[in-house]
Amino acid sequence: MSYFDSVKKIQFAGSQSKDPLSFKFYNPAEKVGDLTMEEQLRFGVAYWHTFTEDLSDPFGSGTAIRPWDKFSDPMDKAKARVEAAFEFFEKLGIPYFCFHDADIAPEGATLKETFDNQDIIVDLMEDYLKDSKVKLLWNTVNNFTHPRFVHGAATSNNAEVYAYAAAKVKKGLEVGNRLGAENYVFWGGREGYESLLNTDLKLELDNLGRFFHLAVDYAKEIGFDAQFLIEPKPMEPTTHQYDYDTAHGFAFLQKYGLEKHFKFNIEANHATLAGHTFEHELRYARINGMLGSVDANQGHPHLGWDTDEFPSDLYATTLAMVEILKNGGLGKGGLNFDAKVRRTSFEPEDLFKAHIAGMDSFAIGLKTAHRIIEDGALDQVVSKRYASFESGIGQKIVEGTTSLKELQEYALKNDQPVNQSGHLEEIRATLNQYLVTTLDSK
Ligand code: XLS
Ligand code: CA
Ligand code: CA
Repeated sequence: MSYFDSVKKIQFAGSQSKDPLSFKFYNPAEKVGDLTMEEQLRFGVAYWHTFTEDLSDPFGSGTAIRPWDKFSDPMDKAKARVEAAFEFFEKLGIPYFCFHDADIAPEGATLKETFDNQDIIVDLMEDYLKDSKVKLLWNTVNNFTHPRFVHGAATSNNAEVYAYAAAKVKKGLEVGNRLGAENYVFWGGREGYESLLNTDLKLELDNLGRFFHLAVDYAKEIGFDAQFLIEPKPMEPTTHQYDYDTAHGFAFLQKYGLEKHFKFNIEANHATLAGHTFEHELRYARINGMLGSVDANQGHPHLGWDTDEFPSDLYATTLAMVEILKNGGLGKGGLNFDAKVRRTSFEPEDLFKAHIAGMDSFAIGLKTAHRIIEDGALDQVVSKRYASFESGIGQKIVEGTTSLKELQEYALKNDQPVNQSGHLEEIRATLNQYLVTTLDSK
């Protein structure tokens, strides 16, 4: 059975193509440097936004027209979603996908029934994966939507909820292991607080640390070698999420002795919610050896919430790809489109068009970033700017061979330091030049 009859396999048609169902810049087999675009970009589909999402918002009900909605029985619908998903992956030519437990199978009357429902769908997915080149980039569990998680999961005040959440994570690790997930994600969900007035901050953080250790131990026990990822977010749904941003998350991991077991999954929209740029979060993770994977989306500059839009901002994709290339790629990670079509883009074909837009935007970002790095365009600016640390007193500071006493003597002798311009406008103009020439090249 086909769910996307009107769509044929999406092909690369070049930058002049007028066909909305074609790639203009993403050419999977094309090499950028030593590797192909496909090898470097490792795109993934987010199951929840593409197959489970109905496009409702706080002011209006769902608008999405989805061919699998003709099935009313929740298990029939869940099976149809798997069939539709694999048709979508193949037609789009996308190598990865990601899901939460709750996206793929309906909740049962008991936890046991919920697990049984999942098993049926996981069996089906396992069959599809056998005959397909598609792989599972990561899975995770939804420990935030159901009312039982009203006070959080691993940071709930209720130990019974903690146990329930742990049971779901144990199952999630087993499912990931069966399906060969390359990573396993922990996004904070409701791990945070609404108000400190009724919160035992220390106990909640300690319990979260314990929870992660339990997961690390169990993955080891079952031989699940996925990379564990923390996905920072500063707020929403709670007023303060514990994994606020990468710097918070890294401090947390180090405090609880977990930094060897985790890396970060950086989401663009979460970065901007935290008051950072996307590239800030990527850079912070990268310089600490903690960049694992990316949730590729974008927020809206006028809306202060997590709008999860498909990426189309070429400055953002370029600067993100600079970080990713400097990281030597994402290893086991990928670029997961944790993005949903707008509520007004409700037709099934919009799902393809949105992914095409995102894939083309990152292809442009990759090509531009590659040239910027090859030419040392930004590196030269930076090394020139910090040249004072390469010799003399600067070199001594960097090597740790000076003292406050010596620095004071130096400053007294070399009074009135002279600074040089940072030339930021010139650098931005150079960035524009790189972008435009990428778009010009056929
Ligand atoms: C929500 C998060 C979530 C995670 C997976 O804001 O982005 O979707 O990526 O739980
Ligand atoms: Ca995300
Ligand atoms: Ca998000």
